[in-house]
Amino acid sequence: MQLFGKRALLALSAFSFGLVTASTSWSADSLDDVMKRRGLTEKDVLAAAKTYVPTGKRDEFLAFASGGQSGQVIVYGIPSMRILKYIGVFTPEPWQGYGFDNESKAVLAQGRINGKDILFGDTHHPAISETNGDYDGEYLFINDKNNPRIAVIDLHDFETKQIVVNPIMKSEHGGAFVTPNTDYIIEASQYASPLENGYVPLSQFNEKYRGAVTYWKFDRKAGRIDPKQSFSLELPPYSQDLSDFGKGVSDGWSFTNSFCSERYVGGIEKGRPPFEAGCSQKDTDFFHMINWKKAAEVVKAGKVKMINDHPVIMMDTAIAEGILYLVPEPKSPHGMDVSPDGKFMIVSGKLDSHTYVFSFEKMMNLIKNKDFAGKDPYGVPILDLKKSLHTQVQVGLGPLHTQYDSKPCVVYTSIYVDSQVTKWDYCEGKVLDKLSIHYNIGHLMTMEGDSVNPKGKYLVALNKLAIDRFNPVGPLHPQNHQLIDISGDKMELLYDMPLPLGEPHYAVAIAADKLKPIIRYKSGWNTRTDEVHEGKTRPGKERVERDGNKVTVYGTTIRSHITPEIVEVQEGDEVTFVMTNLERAEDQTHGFAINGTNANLSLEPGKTASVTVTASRPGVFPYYCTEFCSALHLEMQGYLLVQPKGYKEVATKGAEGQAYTQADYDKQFKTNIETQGVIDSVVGYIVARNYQDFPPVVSLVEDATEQLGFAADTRKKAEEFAAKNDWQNATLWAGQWWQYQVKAADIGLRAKTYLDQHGAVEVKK
Ligand code: RUQ
Ligand code: CUA
Repeated sequence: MQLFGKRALLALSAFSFGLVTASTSWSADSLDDVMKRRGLTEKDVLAAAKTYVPTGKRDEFLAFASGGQSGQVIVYGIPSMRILKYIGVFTPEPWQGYGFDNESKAVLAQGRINGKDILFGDTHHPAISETNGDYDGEYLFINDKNNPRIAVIDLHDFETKQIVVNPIMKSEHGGAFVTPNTDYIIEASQYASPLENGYVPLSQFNEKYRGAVTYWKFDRKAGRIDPKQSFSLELPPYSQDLSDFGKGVSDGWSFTNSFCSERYVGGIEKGRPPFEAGCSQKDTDFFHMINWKKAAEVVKAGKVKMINDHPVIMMDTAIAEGILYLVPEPKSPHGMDVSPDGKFMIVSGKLDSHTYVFSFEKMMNLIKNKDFAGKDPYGVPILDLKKSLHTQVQVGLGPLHTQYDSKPCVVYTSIYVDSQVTKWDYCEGKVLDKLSIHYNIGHLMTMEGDSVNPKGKYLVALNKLAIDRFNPVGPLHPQNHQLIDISGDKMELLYDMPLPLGEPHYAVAIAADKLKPIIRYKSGWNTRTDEVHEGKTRPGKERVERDGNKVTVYGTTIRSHITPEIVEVQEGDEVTFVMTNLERAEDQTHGFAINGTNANLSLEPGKTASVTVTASRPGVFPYYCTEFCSALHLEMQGYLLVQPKGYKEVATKGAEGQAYTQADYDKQFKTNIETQGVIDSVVGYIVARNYQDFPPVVSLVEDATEQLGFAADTRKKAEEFAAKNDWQNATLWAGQWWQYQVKAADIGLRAKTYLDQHGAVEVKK
């Protein structure tokens, strides 16, 4: 503590005597030296220059990638590929206190299935909210394949706000995708199952097992899905797969493909051929074309069956109302990607080397003229494949997903088996370029590539296998996200990013300047409900309340103390800590953890979060701040004391701490006056410059001013005690006054450094 004090003062006085200069001596190496030493080619250096984001600079795009089995979302910058955040979604994430504080536990609890906590998710497809088909950067949605759920993440603070459980599906894959104005989020089932929850033998597969697609209504004003306004459509027991919404001319329709339209049920252990054989017999499967706008009207008219309390349009109704059609598509298809103008649907068959481009106009004409090729066993009209096709292109073995470029007609398709990306022209139907990736690519993603306005520039290949790309770390390898430059005629591989979290499926990337996240919450904010927290506590109003054996601690955190610092309870009490972070300053997060418990909070500026622990055994349980938030962070501590049942206080004396004299007080007082002189000179330096032109400095100055306000208050306290000759309290309060000064000085120096590095100029008075 003293050490820091001296160092800070040294730095401060060095500054005030003008000894600190902003000199930077750069390495004497030339670029050639470095290239030789590190064995880099000119191409390597060019790739590095294209991806390198210098210190202090930011990325042009932000990517949101599914975290696969981690149940999280990963946020990284493009082109630097620097990871910025993991967002806890279906899985507890301790850094954010997600799944540890009561508020986020309530979000995870929304994802319970039959009352059971499901603490993992298989996240696949993130979707950014859209306005008129353009990403608007407000919300992000993502699905869970294993336990059919959709989560809503608010991009104002990058926190998960809601999880909805699909009421009828037992697995899903075709979510999340949004309508051009985010009225609905689609979720399609994967493995056919009974829509009700009971047991049905596989021998009744054709009659009782079903697929489905759910349209979740998004209430933009509330920022939440409204399950009451949501509905589903019963589908045949084909394994529905990926989905996409129409846009432009095809707005009002959605498209969901399927595999295993053979309706094979496996049984390898009974000597039957396995699923993979039975599910790939036919040359084609079907995609479903659904008029969701009309479906919504049918729901309004009440032509639904309630299944598990949820309205479902049954197939017979859908057929009669002209809502549902089937279109043959190449065998075992995967991607379903609608073109930016909504005129074409691109589908690839994993077992076909072709990619098929379907024409919305042609298909609509067939529907209008009732020109059908037949009906499936459930009576759903089937369109003719050839008559629906715009073109078909040989792109490589195992094509999966397709993404759109900003250049008209140009698309990129991931080729799983060949480990390639194929660039091709879907208007002319010809291949333009191929690039090898490493290895076995699944999805791929261009900048805003599934919006009505793709931005081109970069493509990320989300690969299934990394094999030999990175330093070995045991049999479980990291995932490999590869950055590709698509600005020229030829694709160029720029960078391999290992991701040690979960298998990447889809990702979406948005221009960074469309995102406007906040840096602090309104004071006392429940960040999961987006309301003022009922336990919000103002400074000076910290307290402990008891109601029977329920104890509630209304506490606060601010550099560098937790209030209260001592909490005494009895064995058997249920203790809830409701903590409010009083900070306003950018990035001043405090943590809160209690020994012997799972209590673990992340308190960002303005946030209120709570945690409940049961004092099940007597003992001494230190609590502390888990973020190195200031020089006196380690002193940001307290004790939860749990007294045994029937405990009687016994008087002890002289057990704690040290006694101070007038000499101690005088010494501290002198230090503080000197420190104030230094602070004044820093302040003088800042205000002599055009600091108001620099918003980060303006908020630093606000923060420092606040700390100096606290310093003035504590100085008053110290002087009051000194006037009463209470040197113990006078000295300690003088010490606290100095703490606030050091914080103010620290912030002041940060502001000064910023001004120096950003070319602030002196202003004339
Ligand atoms: S999926 S590649 Cu959901 Cu294609 Cu994973
Ligand atoms: Cu607050 Cu460490």
